[in-house]
Amino acid sequence: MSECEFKYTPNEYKTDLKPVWCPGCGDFAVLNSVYRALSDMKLDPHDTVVVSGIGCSSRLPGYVETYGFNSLHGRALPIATGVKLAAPRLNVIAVGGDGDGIAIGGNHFLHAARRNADLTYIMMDNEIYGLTKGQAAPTTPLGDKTKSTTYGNPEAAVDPCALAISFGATWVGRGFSGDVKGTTELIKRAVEHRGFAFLNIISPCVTWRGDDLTKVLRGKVATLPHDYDPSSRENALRLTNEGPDVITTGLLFAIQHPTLVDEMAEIKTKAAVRAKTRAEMLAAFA
Ligand SMILES: Cc1ncc(C[n+]2csc(CCOP(=O)(O)OP(=O)(O)O)c2C)c(N)n1
Ligand code: SF4
Repeated sequence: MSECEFKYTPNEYKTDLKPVWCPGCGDFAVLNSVYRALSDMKLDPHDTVVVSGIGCSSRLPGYVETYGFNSLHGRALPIATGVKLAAPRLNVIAVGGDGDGIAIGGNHFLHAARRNADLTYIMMDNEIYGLTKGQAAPTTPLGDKTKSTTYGNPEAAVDPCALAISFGATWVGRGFSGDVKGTTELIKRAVEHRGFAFLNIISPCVTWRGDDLTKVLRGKVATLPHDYDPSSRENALRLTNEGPDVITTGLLFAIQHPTLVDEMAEIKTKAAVRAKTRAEMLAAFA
């Protein structure tokens, strides 16, 4: 489709690939939210890049009619950071699973957040390794039986939003795949944010976590009070690790802080003023 024919409808952001997720997987709803958010914001496909790692959820870039990269397990964030630094005008959205982002990719999560890299990072959190058939992830609740924890998970789960806030993310939200309208709004706000925006979307794996999970989770979803102040780190942290019976959704935390692109631009300006010729640089080692 030529650029002038593009009408920015959600359908136009669909590729010819049909998602191969299991029927009932929460990732379908997350994908729908992505289509709607891109459409509402009228983001040009040629100005937008969706980058993922490996996992069921990491298939998402293949279904979105923008630039995309289904990369290596756990490596969505360094690649997305590189894309943003090389071409700051692009809207860069990293996506993937909780295993991808917190297990193998945990180190990148820490550094992308503390650098305030100008990215949107959507984690589709199903509390399990879906693609590799149901092993426990860092988000699997303590005591849960999985393919790799036959006698119950001996490790306490981590809360991705608590991690993101502690790492230095400047925007942190939580959504539920069963609420497409709510997650669409959160994706839009995350993309609008200047800096590292982390959105954890609870997205049930019906195959390895039970097919009644979506219903159970829906009963736990709570929304933020109307007078909630997201500029307070303490407020936000209070809403993490809430226990097994409540999942508070919405924008938990948002502050403004210079971004990685801002910092690099400043460094480039300073370096240009004091730029030395190649001969001068080589002379320093003579
Ligand atoms: C370096 C490397 N280690 C391990 C794997 C195997 N592997 C592929 S996906 C995955 C975990 C998937 O879980 P998650 O990231 O939570 O995504 P989901 O499938 O649940 O959406 C693992 C361990 C791999 N592909 N590459
Ligand atoms: S295995 Fe789980 S996460 Fe993967 S597609 Fe199926 S339901 Fe979704």
